[in-house]
Amino acid sequence: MNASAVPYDKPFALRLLKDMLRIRRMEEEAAELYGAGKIRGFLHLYIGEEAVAVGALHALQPDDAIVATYREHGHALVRGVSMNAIMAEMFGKQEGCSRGRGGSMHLFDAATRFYGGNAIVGGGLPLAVGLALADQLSPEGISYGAQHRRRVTACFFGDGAVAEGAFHESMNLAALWRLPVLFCCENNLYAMGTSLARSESQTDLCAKAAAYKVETLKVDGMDVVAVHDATRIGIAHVRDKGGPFFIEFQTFRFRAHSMYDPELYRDKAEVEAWKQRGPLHSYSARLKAQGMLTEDEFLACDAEAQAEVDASIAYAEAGAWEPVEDLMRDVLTPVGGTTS
Ligand SMILES: Cc1ncc(C[n+]2csc(CCOP(=O)(O)OP(=O)(O)O)c2C)c(N)n1
Repeated sequence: MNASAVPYDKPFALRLLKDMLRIRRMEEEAAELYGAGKIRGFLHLYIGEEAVAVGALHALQPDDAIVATYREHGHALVRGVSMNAIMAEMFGKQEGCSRGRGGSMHLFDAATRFYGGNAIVGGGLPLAVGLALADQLSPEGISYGAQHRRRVTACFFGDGAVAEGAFHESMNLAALWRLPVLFCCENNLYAMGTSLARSESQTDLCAKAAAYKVETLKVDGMDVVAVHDATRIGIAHVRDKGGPFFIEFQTFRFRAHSMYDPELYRDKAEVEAWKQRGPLHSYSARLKAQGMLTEDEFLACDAEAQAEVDASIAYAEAGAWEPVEDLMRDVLTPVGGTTS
């Protein structure tokens, strides 16, 4: 997949740009808000990796399911969870998409089939396999509307997850039972402070999936067009042939693993080299080069994204803490009761 002309009409080309900007500006503000104590707990930023969520999610249909990790603000946003609900969730307010009970790592929205936000490394993989199994067993899952196509579950996870047993069990079952899962590995080369090469004897992640007879693709995850193309190929495979597909998106996070991380495990030069290939700047340069975007239009898109972020912060600020009387809501065992 080369980085030549952007093959979209202008509205779609700008949609991709705008969504990357929305993620970037939302997370830059989230980092500030964390410093100010407005957002607490854990906060993992996706900055640098935006092309993956944007390119991949725009290739999916609204009735496909998404499972993501704790680095999932962008996936939730592109999926259609409102920025207000995401920001309120990060603030811990009850207007948040998980009623403020989950925070940054546990964004969830069943209405858009966005099944988290999972804090456990590899934890989303068995969930995705289960969702796909449910789809395979249910009539809506196999043929939807007049289009008679399979619903797909797209599961995003990091390179660190391939070391987990859950990865191998999920890959095996999905292949064995021909389940409609699109495995989306966001290989940003580091799992916290541990580089892939330091923890894995086999660093070719596609080879791991191929060992389970899952078909694979490796793609430049800094290039939103390449991501979109690869995802469309993967989805077509899952829908038409049945069975899973695995894509390795080669990407990089520009910020620390989470908010506390002195980043002693990687060179500044390495980070700088990846920043030169930043998804926002490389994509907008391509659009400009082919006459699809002017600097003024870029600035207008950026201002629009920033205005949405500002409004979401005001919304979260004005939100309410869940009342104490609600504390036992969703606790299934009655107070003082026992489980049998
Ligand atoms: C089962 C499990 N083990 C360890 C952790 C602690 N932990 C949190 S994030 C992380 C690194 C995961 O890296 P990767 O899967 O590559 O995703 P990335 O953070 O790079 O997006 C670890 C080890 C955890 N959350 N879950």
